[in-house]
Amino acid sequence: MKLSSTLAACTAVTLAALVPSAHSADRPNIVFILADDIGYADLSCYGAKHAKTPNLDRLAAQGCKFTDAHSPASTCTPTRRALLTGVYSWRQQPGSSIAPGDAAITITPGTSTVASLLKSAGYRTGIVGKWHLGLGPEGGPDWNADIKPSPNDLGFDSSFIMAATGDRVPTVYIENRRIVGLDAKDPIAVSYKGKVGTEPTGKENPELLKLKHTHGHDMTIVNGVGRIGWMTGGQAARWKDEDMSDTFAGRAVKFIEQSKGAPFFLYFATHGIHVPRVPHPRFKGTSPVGTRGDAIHELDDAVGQVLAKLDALKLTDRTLVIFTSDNGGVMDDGYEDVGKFDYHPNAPWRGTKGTLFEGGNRVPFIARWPGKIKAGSESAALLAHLDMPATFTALVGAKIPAGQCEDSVNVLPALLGETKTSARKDFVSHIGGTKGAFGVRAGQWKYISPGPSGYGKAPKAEAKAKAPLLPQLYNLATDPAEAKNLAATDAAKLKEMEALLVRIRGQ
Ligand code: NG6
Ligand code: CA
Repeated sequence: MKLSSTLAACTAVTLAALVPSAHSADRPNIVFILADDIGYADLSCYGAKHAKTPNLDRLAAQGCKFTDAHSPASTCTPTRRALLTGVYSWRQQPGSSIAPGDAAITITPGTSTVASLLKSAGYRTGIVGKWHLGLGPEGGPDWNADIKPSPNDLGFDSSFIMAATGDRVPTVYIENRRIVGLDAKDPIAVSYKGKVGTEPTGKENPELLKLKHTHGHDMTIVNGVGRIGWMTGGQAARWKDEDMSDTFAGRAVKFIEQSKGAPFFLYFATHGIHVPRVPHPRFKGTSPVGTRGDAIHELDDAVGQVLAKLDALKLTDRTLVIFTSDNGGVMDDGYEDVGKFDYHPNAPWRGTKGTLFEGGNRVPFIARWPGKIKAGSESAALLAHLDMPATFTALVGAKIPAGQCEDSVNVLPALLGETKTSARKDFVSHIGGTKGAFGVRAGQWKYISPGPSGYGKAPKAEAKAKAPLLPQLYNLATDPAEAKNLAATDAAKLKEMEALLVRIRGQ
């Protein structure tokens, strides 16, 4: 064939076909498992005594356990947007806030995502689980029609998702733009402004709750649980929290089965162990620390279902599996699903989900690719979820279009254990909107700018007034618990870290 005709044939449609679609040793399937609110110390392979995670332990024993990996934010929405786009959420609109369940899509179609980049390299791409990045146009989606834009407009060939979180309405699954099981005669209405319909709320009818809330979560009751936001209609489509983990795991398994002929990318975003924690009855009482521990067991089981399917289809050796969390662990996040048990989900790190301390964003991160990543290895290389677009494109030989994924660093050599250190040299975290605070890491140093931490139960006014907002500087090599603020004693380092943050933020 002449060159000119080859070029003519090289349209967008046929481009993917030019990329080899068969498996090759260097183009593995990628299964990226993003758990929700799992802390650094919540897995037994990371030292947990309060839960047993045999499937995740097996994954670590067959791969590499990373000890300095970070979620790009300490809450869900900003982490997920940064993970998919390779751009810090605070650089993007609408900023770093947690999206309500009726938010418009927060990634503009046309933006490169991990999924669109892998798709351009011939991968079949799918998302199963928690989305929480908004859906539909400005003003939110029409829940009773085709939901567009959705993940299907951001590079995913298929999607089976929840819109936001388990504690936010609408409490339904959405498959490729449509609410699953919705009866047209019982349309859904959703509001975050005021009550819609006549269904009881947690505020008005607390006696109807099977799981009580501790703060917030007192709006429409679905399946005996008060939610954030109000909804009415869609009775036949509503999920049962107890079945959610199995439903998502089943869909992840189905995607793998359907994709096995081509290289595939599965973004499996579990809802476990976000609140409300309502594990399936078979996990009840299996942990020594009540419902939160039982939920960890359920999450481990869901991961086990996916790993078993890879084994059964003989795909394990040609699949890169990553397991990590969207932010640090948290105990009481609004429901009575924790109990009075004393353990720190992010040990040895200070803080929880929603804070700038290490416990907010230093998360478990396990990578397994038999024969490529050394079994049973451990790495202290600095990684962030932001690096997935650049790393995966490097792995599969795709190209990032100019101007996209600007904060994504190719950390492939560190991921594969070829280098001990990483190409990522610094990492920024952020909470609390435009008036919030930032944290920046470089080497052993960590700086936190003055600002409110603003998460969870609001601190009492007097406690707030007593706590002046000061800059913080920690040496993580000598003080991993961030207990000794060196800001007042090491002015030179403080200045250097402040300047680094200004430089990265581009101000
Ligand atoms: C908070 C919720 C919390 C959780 C979090 C989002 C209240 C009082 N707290 O506002 O329960 O839903 O948002 O979690 O409503 S995340 O992991 O999705 O970011
Ligand atoms: Ca989360």
